[in-house]
Amino acid sequence: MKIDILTLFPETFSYLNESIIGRAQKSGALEINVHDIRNYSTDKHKKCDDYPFGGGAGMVMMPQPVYDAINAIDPRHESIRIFTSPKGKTLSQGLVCELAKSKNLLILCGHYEGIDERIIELCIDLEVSIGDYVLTGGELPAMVITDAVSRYVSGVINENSLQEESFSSNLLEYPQYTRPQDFKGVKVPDVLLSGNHAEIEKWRKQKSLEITKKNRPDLLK
Ligand code: 4GN
Repeated sequence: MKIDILTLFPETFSYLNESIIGRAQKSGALEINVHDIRNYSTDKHKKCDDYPFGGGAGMVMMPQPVYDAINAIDPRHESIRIFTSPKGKTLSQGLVCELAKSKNLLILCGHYEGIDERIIELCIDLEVSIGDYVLTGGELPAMVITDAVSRYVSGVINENSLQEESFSSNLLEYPQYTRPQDFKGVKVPDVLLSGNHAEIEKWRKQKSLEITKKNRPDLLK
């Protein structure tokens, strides 16, 4: 899968060069291109924001640099074009799975008070929110979407990891333990050392139900 990210702050995306997503880029399973919107500004000072018509606080991202960037990067509109915004459709594991079916994604990151609405109208297929809170920019949401979608791309993670994780059956994941068997007096549950796979599965299901009831009763309805 190819993911194009458009931002005024490309340096913030170094996170995606680390660990699992970094490795997936090196192996070729994943191609992530981070583009600096400023390079597309036709203004002599590379200006990308301006005052809002109608007044009000803050600055608004100008349409020209963003429009030209999107059309240079995805000229035949082969990507699902996403804008990250608190006004968007809330991201869920289901939406992540849907997005993972696409060959190309383009994610536009907003900053300041917002972006000229004509960009949404002319260029964007889908507005996505990662939750009901406001951030200073769309860069963290773009990384969240990229990370969550990339896990479904073949060759990025061990496919077995996708089977039993949180949300896959409307249940949260059971607890995990590794060595040592006793850490600061807290012991690994005996059943996990028993080698009895049926009993282990039963225990994990029970723990999943308990944690879901406690933290996310809404998932059980
Ligand atoms: C997305 C963007 C929160 C989200 C954002 C979210 C930057 N904050 N909940 N802030 O997914 C107006 C235009 C605010 C850019 C945007």
